Amino acid sequence: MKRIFSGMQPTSQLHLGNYLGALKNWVSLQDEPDSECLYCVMDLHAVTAEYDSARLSDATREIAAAYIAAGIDPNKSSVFVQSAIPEHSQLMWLLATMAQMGKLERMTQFKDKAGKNQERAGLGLFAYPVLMAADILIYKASHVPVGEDQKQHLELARDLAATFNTRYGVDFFPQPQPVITGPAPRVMSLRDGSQKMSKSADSDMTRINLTDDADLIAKKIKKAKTDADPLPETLGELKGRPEALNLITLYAALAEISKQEALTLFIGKQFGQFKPAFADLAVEKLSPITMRMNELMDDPAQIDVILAKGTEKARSIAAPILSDVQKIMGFHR
Ligand code: AQP
Repeated sequence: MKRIFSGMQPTSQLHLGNYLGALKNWVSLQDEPDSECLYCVMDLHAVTAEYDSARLSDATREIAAAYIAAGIDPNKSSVFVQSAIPEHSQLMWLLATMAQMGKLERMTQFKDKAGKNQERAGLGLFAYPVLMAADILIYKASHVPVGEDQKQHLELARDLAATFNTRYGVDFFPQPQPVITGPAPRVMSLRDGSQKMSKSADSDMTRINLTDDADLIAKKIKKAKTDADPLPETLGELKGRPEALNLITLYAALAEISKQEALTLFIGKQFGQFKPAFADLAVEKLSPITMRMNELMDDPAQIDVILAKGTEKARSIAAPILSDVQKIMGFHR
C-alpha cells in the first residue's frame, strides 16, 4: 500500500512550475492501484515569510480550488489544510530535538530565502524543513511527489526518520521516497533560465499563473527572454541556451510529447514563430483549469465541505501515529 503525501503553500497563485513539476503528477498518482493520496495546503509554511493575514484564509481556499480544478478528485484523495491538523506541529517539535543545526544551515532554500540577512531570519524559516519532515512522517507517507527544488528537504525527512528509528531502537518510520518525475521537474523563470519559476519572485512576468487570462499568458510568453538563434534540430544543440530549452520543455510538457518531438515541430524557426504557438497551447491547456477554479471560488462553502472531509480523514491517520511516537519517546500518558 502506497501512502502519497504532498502539498503547496498558499503564498500566492500557483504557477506553471507548480502545475507541471508537482500537481500534474499528483493527479496521475490518484489512479495508481493500492495507493492513498493526501494533498495538503501548507499554510503553516506560508507564514514563515511575510504574508497578508487578511488574505491567508482566501489564499488557502484558492490553493484547494486549484488542486481540484487541476484534477484532484476529493472522492479519491483527501484535500485538507495543514493548520487544521495540530499533529503536524506536535511532531515537528519532537523531530526538532533530533535535527542538527549544521544540516539545516546547509539547506539551499533557507540560504536563498534568508539571503544576506540570515541572522535576522525567523526560526520558522530556518526550521521549515523539520516541519516538512513532520508533514510527511505524521502520515508515515511512503511517496512524496514534488518538484526538483524540494529534493534536499526530502533527504532531511529521510534522515530524520532514520535518526528517530536508530535513537529509539525501532523500525517505526518508513523512508519516504521522493517522486520527482514528469517532463518538467524544474521549470525555469521566463526572464532568466538560471532561476526557477517561483511564486515569490518579484516580477509577475517571470511566471505563468494558473489564474492568468489568455491575453496575459500571450503577453508573458511574447516578452519571455530568448536568444537570436533559430531553433535547432537536436536537443543537444540547445546546450548553453537555458531560456530556449525551458520554453521547449514547457511546450513538450503541455503538449504531452517528448522535448525532441516538440523541437522537431519548430526546426529552423525563430522564436517569433514559436511563441504564438506556445501561447495558444498554454491557453488551451490552462483555461479549463482557470475556469473551474473560478467556479469553485464562487462557492467557498463547497470547498470548505471538501476540506472538512479531508481533515477528518487526515486526522484519523495522524492522531494514532503521534500517539505511538509519544509512547516510543517515553512520554507519560
Ligand atoms: N519552478 C518549479 N518547477 C518545478 N516544480 C516546482 N515547484 C515549485 N516551483 C517549481 C514544486 O511545486 C510544489 C510547491 O511547493 P511550495 O508551494 O512549497 O513552493 P516552493 O517549492 O517553495 O516554490 P514556489 O512555488 O516558487 O513558492 P515560493 O516562491 O513561495 O517559495 C513543490 O512540490 C515544488 O517542488
